[in-house]
Amino acid sequence: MLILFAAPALWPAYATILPQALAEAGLTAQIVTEAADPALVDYIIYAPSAPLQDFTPFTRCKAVLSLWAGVERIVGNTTLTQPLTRMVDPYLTEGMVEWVVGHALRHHLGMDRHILNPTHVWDPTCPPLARQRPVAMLGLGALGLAAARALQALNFPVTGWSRAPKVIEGLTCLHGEAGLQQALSTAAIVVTLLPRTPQTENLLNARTLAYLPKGAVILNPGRGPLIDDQALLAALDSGQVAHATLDVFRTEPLPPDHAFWTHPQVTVTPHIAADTRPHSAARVLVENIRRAETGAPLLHLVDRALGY
Ligand code: NDP
Ligand code: OXD
Repeated sequence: MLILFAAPALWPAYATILPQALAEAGLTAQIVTEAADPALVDYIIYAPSAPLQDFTPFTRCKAVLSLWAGVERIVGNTTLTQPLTRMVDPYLTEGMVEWVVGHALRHHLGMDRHILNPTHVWDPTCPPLARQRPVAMLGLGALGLAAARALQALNFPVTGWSRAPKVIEGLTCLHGEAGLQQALSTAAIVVTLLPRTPQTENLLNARTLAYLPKGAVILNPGRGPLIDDQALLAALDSGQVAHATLDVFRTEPLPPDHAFWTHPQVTVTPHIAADTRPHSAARVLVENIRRAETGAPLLHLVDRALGY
């Protein structure tokens, strides 16, 4: 079996772990970072940094396995006719849960007030309990649902919103425009864990930001284009949104002159909410290769029509 690891910059992190995981699964493979003959490649491991853009010559390739959870940079590639899977990595999920919970607690507990207190004001106002701080979780996939569960475990009342109607035990699940309005209208904290698709672009815009109660906080670890930047800045300036913690941006790295860098109510984190972790990701990749080799259905298949 020939595997093309088409993300050469990431190869050092996988050079030992991936062959080990293959061996543990009883699979024998040669792994290359450049294919001398694309027609001999059985699987492609892909990341958006990969120079590979034309999948046409990979006539024998049984699957393209993305190292990233978000696939917006490959899903529309018309040369890609092979099945595409996205990364659902338990350690990546763990990282996202930590980022979401950490930033939610920062705002919930008003930590900045005490960490940045240059005048040593003694203000004994106690924050409300999490149970009094409703959260809207936009996106209930691998990451959104895990983050929702972690927040619920701390007693935050979470309302979820997704594309398709859902019934999830112990979680209010909404969908559609009316569902979005309902989820936003009571949210003190909004978390956006949606993929970037034509349907989700500018989902948070002047109209939908106005659904929020005044002073809500936004956490966006999903994708930059989910939010209309100008509408968000206007909502921050008017106090409609009290703070936005943003991990992802339309242009990354965020350009040095972007208003988000200097806005006092914006926290920028540099797309570090959750990384694919080679140790656990290698096992996910190998499980899908094992499945493809035995004719079992692939896990985490991307729906090309939906774009995620
Ligand atoms: P999933 O595909 O598992 O979940 C996506 C969720 O979004 C689903 O609940 C889906 O609804 C919902 N959704 C999609 N389109 C719409 C729509 N038009 N309206 C309402 N809901 C919609 O993805 P993950 O949870 O694994 O990842 C989510 C995103 O997080 C990734 O696409 C990526 O952009 C981002 N990400 C960011 C990282 C970072 O470090 N900042 C790291 C990893 C991922 P339904 O359930 O009905 O299909
Ligand atoms: C991803 C990401 O999609 O890191 O995996 O954003």
